Amino acid sequence: MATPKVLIVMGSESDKPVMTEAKTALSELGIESEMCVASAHRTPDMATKLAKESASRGIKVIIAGAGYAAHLAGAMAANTLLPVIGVPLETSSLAGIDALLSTVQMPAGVPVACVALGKAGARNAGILAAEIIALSDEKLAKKLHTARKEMARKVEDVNRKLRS
Ligand code: RP5
Repeated sequence: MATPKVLIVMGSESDKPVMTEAKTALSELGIESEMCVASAHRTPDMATKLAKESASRGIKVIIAGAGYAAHLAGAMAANTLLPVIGVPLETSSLAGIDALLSTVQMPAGVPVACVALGKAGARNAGILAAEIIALSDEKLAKKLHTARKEMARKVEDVNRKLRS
C-alpha cells in the first residue's frame, strides 16, 4: 500500500459515516488516505502526536472532522504547519452550529480551512485536499479538471431531459 498523503482524523467513531465521504472523494482521485479517531478533549496527547508526526510521515494535508465543541481541527493546526481542513459535524442538539463556530473561528496566526457542515463538507474537504496536492502534481490537476467537466456534463444532461 502506498504512503497516505492525507490524514483524516475524527473526534469519534460515530463521525465515521460522514467522514468516509472525504475518503471516498480522495479515492476517486486516486489519493491514498488514512482514517483514525483522536479527540482534542478525550485523547489530547494522541491528537498532538498525530499532528506533530504527520509531516515527517509524508502526509501533505490533514482533514479533521468533529462535532459539539469541535476543537480538533484547531488542535491539529496548532501542532503542524501542514494545511488543516476542518469539517464541522452536525452531531449535537444544536445541529452543528456549535461545531461550525468552533471550527471556523480560529484566532489569527493558526489557520483552519473550514468547509460546509456534514457530508457535503466532508466531500469538499477531500476535494480541497486534492486541489492542494495538485499544486505540485500535474496528473492530479488533470483529474480534477476532468471531474469538474463531468459535473457540468451531468447538469447539461439533466437540462436536456427536462427540455425534451
Ligand atoms: C465529538 O463529539 C465527536 O467528534 C462527535 O461528533 C461527538 C460525539 O461523540 P460520541 O459521544 O458519539 O463519541 O467530539
